[in-house]
Amino acid sequence: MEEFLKYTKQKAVKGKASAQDIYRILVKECKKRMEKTPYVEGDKKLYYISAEFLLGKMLSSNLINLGIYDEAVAFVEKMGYTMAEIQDVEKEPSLGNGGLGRLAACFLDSIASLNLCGDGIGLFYHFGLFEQKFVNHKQMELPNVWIEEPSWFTKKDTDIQVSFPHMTLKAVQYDMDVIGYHGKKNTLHLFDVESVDESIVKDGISFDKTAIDKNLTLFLYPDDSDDDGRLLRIYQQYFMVSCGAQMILADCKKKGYPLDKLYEHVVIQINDTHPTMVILELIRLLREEGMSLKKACAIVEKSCAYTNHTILAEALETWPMAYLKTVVPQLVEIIEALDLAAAQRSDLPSLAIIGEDERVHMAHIDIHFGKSINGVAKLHTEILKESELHDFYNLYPEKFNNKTNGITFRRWLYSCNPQLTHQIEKWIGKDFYEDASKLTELSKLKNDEEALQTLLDIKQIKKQEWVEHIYRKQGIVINPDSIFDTQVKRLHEYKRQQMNALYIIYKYLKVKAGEKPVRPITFIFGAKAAPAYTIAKDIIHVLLCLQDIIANDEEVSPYLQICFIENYNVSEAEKVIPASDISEQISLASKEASGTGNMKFMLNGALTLGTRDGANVEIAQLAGEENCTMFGKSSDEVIEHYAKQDYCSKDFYEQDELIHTLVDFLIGEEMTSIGDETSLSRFYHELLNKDWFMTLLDLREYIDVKEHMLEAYEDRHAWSVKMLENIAHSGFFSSDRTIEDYNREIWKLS
Ligand code: 9GP
Repeated sequence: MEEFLKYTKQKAVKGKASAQDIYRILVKECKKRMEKTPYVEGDKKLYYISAEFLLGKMLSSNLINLGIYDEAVAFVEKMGYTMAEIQDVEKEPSLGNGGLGRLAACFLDSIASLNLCGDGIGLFYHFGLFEQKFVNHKQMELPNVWIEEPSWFTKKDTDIQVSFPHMTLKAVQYDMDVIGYHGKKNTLHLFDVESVDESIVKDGISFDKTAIDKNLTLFLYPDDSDDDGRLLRIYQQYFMVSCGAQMILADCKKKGYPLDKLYEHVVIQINDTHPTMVILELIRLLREEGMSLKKACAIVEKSCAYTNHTILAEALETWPMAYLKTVVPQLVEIIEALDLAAAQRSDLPSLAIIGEDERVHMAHIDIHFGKSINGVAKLHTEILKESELHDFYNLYPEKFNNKTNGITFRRWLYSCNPQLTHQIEKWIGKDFYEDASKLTELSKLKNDEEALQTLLDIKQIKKQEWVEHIYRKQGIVINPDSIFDTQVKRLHEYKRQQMNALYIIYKYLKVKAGEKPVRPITFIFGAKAAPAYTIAKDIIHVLLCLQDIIANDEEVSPYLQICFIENYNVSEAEKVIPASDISEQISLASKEASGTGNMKFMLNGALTLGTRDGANVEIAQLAGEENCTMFGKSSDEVIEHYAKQDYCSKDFYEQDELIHTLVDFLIGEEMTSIGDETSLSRFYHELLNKDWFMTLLDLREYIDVKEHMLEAYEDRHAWSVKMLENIAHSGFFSSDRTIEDYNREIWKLS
């Protein structure tokens, strides 16, 4: 690394190199090497189309995959910095919302690392998902300015254009090299519109939603609570898939592949329903090439595969036909033809593409006209097969399959927890870097007192690091000897952050009544609420009010503390997850398709406190039930409650005195004296009269098991054995394993 050394001589002597200088040097060095890295080649190529790619900062990840991380750390330290300080200089691309987008980013890393030929396709959002600020105990949204120089993206020449009824938009293409671990590279292609205009954003994140030429690539998931917002989302989706489809066909033509054999050279993975129109657009483009509709459909059906990431109605998109006629009239004829073709395969109304309400069911297009549909955890796939998509399963049993999610260990262990990584290497050697299943060898240390103590020591180091970080970032002083109980994820009622809030109220009242916990507890939250999701914002308000009430209460603050991480993102996750003791995964059973945060916590030695939902089920099976705390009603019971419509939160409130007291606290004197009464009372009434995600159903059991878990923490030896067993059995959740599964069963790349 002569470049580093040359620089060291020039600057270190003078002591002038800033963190920015060093960051630039490292990016330059990476890019030089990335340029020289050959592309993964193959006769068949995967295109992973996704509205989100939640990349996180790329410096450490690229250094690791290029094989120069240790050298770079030595250089950085010689210059008087830590790698974390240099990595902090980079702005995190804000191109995703949560697990869906982070999964896409992990997948890109694993696809390249497994030497599979596969590119990503998405949109280049200038302000991405909003930046979150807390003002008066409330979430405020600001544009997230992330585009900067030096950038990992390079502008590419393209002549792609996308036509809408009253305008044709010129595309601008930004490519990013995706380097495989000690391997070759693929590309992430993100498309922008040439006419985009950042200056139309005013007053937070407001802008003219009808100025499509200017606004199309400003924000990820713009507010769709009105018609203009919904139309804008269709414009975005079509622009994304049209750019992608045009690029894919151009690639094929360039390589001389006959388009009627497209499926032999191309496989397109559709990530949730946002990119579903790629099926329609490909059919349209193939017809322009002179192919019959029937043939085009058959070819596209063999080329596309769909991943379902949720059973929540809100994410299973249906668009009114009238909207599609406005935005993409060129696809309407194809939609109608597919609707007829689908009706010939099954006359069940539940399987129709155009519903009786004249809405187009995007997932139905994927299932009828794609070759595969997969869920993202065993339980989730079972629910799809047995209830949500049961009729489809009867029609196409061979299309359904499961691909349990995974995470890239290169970011979620090696990069974010070098201390643990190095220690694991000392214990079991280097093989686990390439093969995560080797981590099981750690189990042999379960009687090794010294090793177990080392595990606890490393956790303490990570806690101390996070305490310092959060003090620098938010000025909050946290006790590093407290138990870190962490719930970080998107804010949604089904994830039940509100159940955790009610537990905290329980604990607060206990301390007020003189029952102090043996050891202080820090409740850590991180979550963004969708700007138009009022109740989710109310829940943030409740938590921020509680944070202050506790902090200002001299009796309680030595024992309890809430820390709500502002603008939670990948970089924050990389810091807080290795520091956490308890991983809160408390969604209402059946509602969390998989979860991937749960895997990151497990890998870093936090113990799961979870419901039997999503991948929690597999975590408990692998780590052992005795090494996790599982609770709550099962998915079968929950599904039955929905079917019978017999859950009534008010019954729980009226029949259980404790629950009554906890819920009433929300609108009591302490809360209303600092909070917004409208918001608090709206949430209170929501809990009492609706509680669609059954918070009160599991609350009692949640309180009980959480109390036990906190007590169990005091047996440090037993706790450390559980930590070890969790880490040892986390190998299954490597996204390398997930991608091998996708490739073996769906993509079939060489
Ligand atoms: O909610 C799911 C989450 O459970 C899953 O882990 C993730 C990746 O598969 O996808 C999330 N789904 C969405 O964000 C929207 O469907």
